[in-house]
Amino acid sequence: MIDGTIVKGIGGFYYVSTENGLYECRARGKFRKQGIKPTVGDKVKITVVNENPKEGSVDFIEERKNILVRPPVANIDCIVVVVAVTSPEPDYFMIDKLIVNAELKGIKVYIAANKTDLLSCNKIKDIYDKSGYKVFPVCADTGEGIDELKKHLKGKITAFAGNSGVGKSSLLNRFGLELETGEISKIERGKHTTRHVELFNVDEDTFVMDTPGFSILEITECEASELKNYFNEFSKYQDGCRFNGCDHIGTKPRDCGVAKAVLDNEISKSRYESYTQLYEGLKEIKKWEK
Ligand SMILES: Nc1nc2c(ncn2[C@@H]2O[C@H](COP(=O)(O)OP(=O)(O)OP(=O)(O)O)[C@@H](O)[C@H]2O)c(=O)[nH]1
Ligand SMILES: [Mg+2]
Ligand SMILES: [Zn+2]
Repeated sequence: MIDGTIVKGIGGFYYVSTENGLYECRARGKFRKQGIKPTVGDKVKITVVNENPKEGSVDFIEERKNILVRPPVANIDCIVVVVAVTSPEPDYFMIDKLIVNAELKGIKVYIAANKTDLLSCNKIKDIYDKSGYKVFPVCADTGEGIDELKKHLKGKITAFAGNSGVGKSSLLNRFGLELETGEISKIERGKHTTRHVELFNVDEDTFVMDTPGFSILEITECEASELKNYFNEFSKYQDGCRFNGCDHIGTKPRDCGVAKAVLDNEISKSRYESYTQLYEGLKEIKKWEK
């Protein structure tokens, strides 16, 4: 048996990337009986059935570190949240939603501030440096910063996420992929083309994926009162809160360490605004459930 990673699944076939190349595999019947569906990102062991063409069977699926539903993918180590410095303008709420979702799943977060040929990324850097997330200034057009980002993705499975038009596909093309970019991808979306989830092997044990039109976004598995735990930078100010279990919502700086840190510009205002908006949203869900 050899080790591999499922990079694509189509019509009952699973494509498994191994050190000996890519094998087209069927999954053993036992998985269906166990109610396990082989998923892109799964670390597997395969038996080679044929070498030319390369065919095999998936015999064993390792326990998953995590699994996302939309897109359906397992074992994501890292999310690169792609933000354009301009055109389109940064959507901070969207960025923070992506970050919270990654934190909920224990996924490492990097931020790629793209299109630095158009504008400096100082504002994005300022907000996220303070929050403890590494910001990579990059430019898909000139290639600036790509190597530095690549270095940090070595050995990981990484999903590139972010609003339409920020340059996810353009950046991935700098990794050697050949994805459609710009208007073409918009036309395709209009046609409701089915998009399959696919990992691309760009280096040893290193995989990347694009997430066009997917929302790794809907935060439902979190109580409003737990949300603060996924805004990492809040924790060190909680000692300044007057009440135990303070949610830092509607609080005065003199009663709340987080509110004070926002006032003192130690916590970014936009992060706190995202927090408030997400918190209200989660409360709203709760109401409907009752
Ligand atoms: N000036 C400039 N334009 C860029 C840069 N990167 C991407 N673009 C342009 O931005 C547009 C959108 O890029 P895409 O790579 O298609 O964006 P995307 O995030 O994949 O968008 P969707 O697939 O719709 O989600 C294209 O017209 C690119 O040419 C950059 O670094 N600088
Ligand atoms: Mg794209
Ligand atoms: Zn507080």
